[in-house]
Amino acid sequence: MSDPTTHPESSRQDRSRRRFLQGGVALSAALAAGVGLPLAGQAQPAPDDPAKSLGAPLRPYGERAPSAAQGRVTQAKPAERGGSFTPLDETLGIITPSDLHYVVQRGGRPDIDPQKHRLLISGLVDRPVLLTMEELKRLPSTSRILFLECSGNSRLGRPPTPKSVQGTHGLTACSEWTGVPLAILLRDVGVQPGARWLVAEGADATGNERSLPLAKVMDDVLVAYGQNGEALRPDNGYPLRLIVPGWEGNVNVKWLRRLTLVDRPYMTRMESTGHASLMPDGTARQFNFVMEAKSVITFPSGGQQLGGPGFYEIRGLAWSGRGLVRRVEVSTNDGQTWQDASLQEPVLPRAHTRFRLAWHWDGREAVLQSRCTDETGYVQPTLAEVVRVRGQNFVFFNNAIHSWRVAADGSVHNVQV
Ligand SMILES: Nc1nc2c(c(=O)[nH]1)N[C@H]1C(S)=C(S)[C@@H](COP(=O)(O)O)O[C@H]1N2
Ligand SMILES: [Mo]
Repeated sequence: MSDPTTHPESSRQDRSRRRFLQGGVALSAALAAGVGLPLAGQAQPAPDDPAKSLGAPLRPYGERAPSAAQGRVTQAKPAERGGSFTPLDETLGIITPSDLHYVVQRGGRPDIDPQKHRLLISGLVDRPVLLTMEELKRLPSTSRILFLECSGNSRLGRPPTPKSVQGTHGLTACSEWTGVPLAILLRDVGVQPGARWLVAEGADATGNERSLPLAKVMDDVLVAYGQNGEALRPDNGYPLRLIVPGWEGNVNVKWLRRLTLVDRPYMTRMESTGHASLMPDGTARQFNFVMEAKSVITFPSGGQQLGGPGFYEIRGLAWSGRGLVRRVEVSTNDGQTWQDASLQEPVLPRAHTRFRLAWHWDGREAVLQSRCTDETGYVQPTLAEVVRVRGQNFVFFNNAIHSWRVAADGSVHNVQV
């Protein structure tokens, strides 16, 4: 029986304190040898502090420090069609700054006047509506931290082989999205009994229409206008986009202008030639929406250089389109043995989850890998396991374990294909 004198909150606090203490024990064992800080005060005076002279004036909108500048790398030809990759090796925590959120666009970025923008909901409904942005923003809203991932992320066989984690895994990012649950809108328009799917269309020239089953739409899909505390960035769909938690990036239609309720999937370009995969038996893998559990080490990762043997914190990101990340294991010996990494709070469903493991590098060649298990018990597969099921022709939805090789000189390399 629960103790009536104890507030339920306090037992939750006890639990998180216990977790923290357990984490602390693991930490102190790994750090028993110390982290090897450089010795301070070896007859050197403290440096002058330039911040103590009068600095620059206030400004209406901030910018990052010029010396901290990092950017997305773009793969596009022509420049309007392609992707910009998030520098996962440089981001911290679980939120991707909006300006570094990856971008995929196939028809260029439209320039939309929010005053003139409208969302039409029609098709198999009793009362079609045409909504302004102002009308949408008056409705009940919600904010959720969610990852997005392009199903072409970590795509195989795309030459040249990417060297860095930005190239191998940079088509995923995580933001706090704000908008209206689509179920609220659909309740008002009166969905007719024959409606089973919904076709979403953007205002760009891409032909990125996508069909979504109504069960998912009613469950947790958002019509979003906010990203990380302000309006969506134009690259990410301003002024309005669909957010479909845990499902492939492509169905998260940007620059959203039209939702049509229909009786069946419409076999649009993106769900036929665009995103279907050929299976070994000759059939097409189609309408696979969920991004399965995946993880990657972001430090040390390809293209980085370690400064010599000693203490390092292995860091990375894990995520699952099915919910929470339960566990991330890390191997520093090419998968022979695995250790549990600690998961950094908050651990949120369908969001990037940061993991960390203290590591003493002995200066010999090492192959680093991470393996994610989600709350359904699903374990991130090896590439060989994925190929066994889906054959050599698969291109999309590669969630295989990724390997980085740390050479004896401290340079880090991508060993995956
Ligand atoms: N209207 C429209 N929506 C779109 C796209 C597009 O080109 N046009 N690209 C899709 C693809 S392939 C992905 S992976 C995601 C990427 O969202 P992001 O650019 O905000 O990261 O948007 C999807 N929605
Ligand atoms: Mo995508």
